[in-house]
Amino acid sequence: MNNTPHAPVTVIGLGLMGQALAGAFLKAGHPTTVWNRTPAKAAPLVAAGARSAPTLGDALAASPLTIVCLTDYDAVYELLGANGVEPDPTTPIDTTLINLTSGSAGQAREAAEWAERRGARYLDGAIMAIPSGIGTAEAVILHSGPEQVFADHASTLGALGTITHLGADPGLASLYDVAGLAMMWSVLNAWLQGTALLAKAGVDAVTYAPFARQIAAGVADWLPGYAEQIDKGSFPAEVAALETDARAMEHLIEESEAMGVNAELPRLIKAMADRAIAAGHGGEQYPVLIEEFGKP
Ligand code: FVH
Repeated sequence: MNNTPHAPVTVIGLGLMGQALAGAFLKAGHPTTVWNRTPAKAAPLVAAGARSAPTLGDALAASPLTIVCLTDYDAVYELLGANGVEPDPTTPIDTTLINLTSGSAGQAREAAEWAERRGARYLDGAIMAIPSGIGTAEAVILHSGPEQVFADHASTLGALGTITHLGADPGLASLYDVAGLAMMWSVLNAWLQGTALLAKAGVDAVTYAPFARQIAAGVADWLPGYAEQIDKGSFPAEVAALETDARAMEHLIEESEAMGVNAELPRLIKAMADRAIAAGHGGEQYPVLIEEFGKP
């Protein structure tokens, strides 16, 4: 019954994201059972053809595949009775739990061990999309845990968006999630730094945005080559030496200070470069800074 176009699925948690997940399964033709702590949130999904489970146990028993999407892992444990107290082993959870709740890699690994104790198959996941994107190819959903569990339900999970299995370590999806957030916030902060600088010279954000977008896209194109340098541990300066970058970083600090713009971020950028230069890497290319981030 798994992996068929009409494999039944249960969704536990009908918040903004859970509603979108259940809606996408319904739209794809999967018999969908839903459960939420606040039952009223099931109403629009029932109107769209979902079945509202009267109890959590009924929801878990309704489908071979159960998607859990709650606020955090504490909520998952509070709800599914795994709050550190060994649950009654005679009541196995006979379903595949796919946890799309945000959390840390440690929480994901702990949840995988807990699920095994409860007799459930487990896959962790991270949603790199907003609710309105669910059900489209733009919704990237990352999974980690046993590859067979992913394979057994890939067709059904595909109703949510573009799915990827990262590896057997249940913590991988969460790590990719936070790594992606680091990228997102860093790019946004860099854009805000430039926007603030140019605003002081009367250039509005809308005027600067296309230029910023072009710069971001250009830097993104460097990543595959820089990644090879990191994996090889060799950073020949084919584009520019770190010392050259550091001089331009000083210009950014001076301009920010002169224009009355916050220079904390530029100072942090230069401080990391200065440490790498002091360690003898001034003649190497920018990705040599990976050592400042902790990679040996
Ligand atoms: N919304 C988004 O764009 C982001 C995109 C990336 C991934 N996140 C993560 O998805 C999880 C759920 O997020 P959400 O936006 O759906 O959150 P809420 O709308 O606040 O819904 C929370 C649901 O969790 C239920 N809940 C909370 N605590 C408990 C509990 N102790 N026991 C049972 N259920 C609980 C809550 O129930 P209720 O308040 O409706 O009764 C909602 O169903 C989250 O990890 C995001 O980081 C979304």
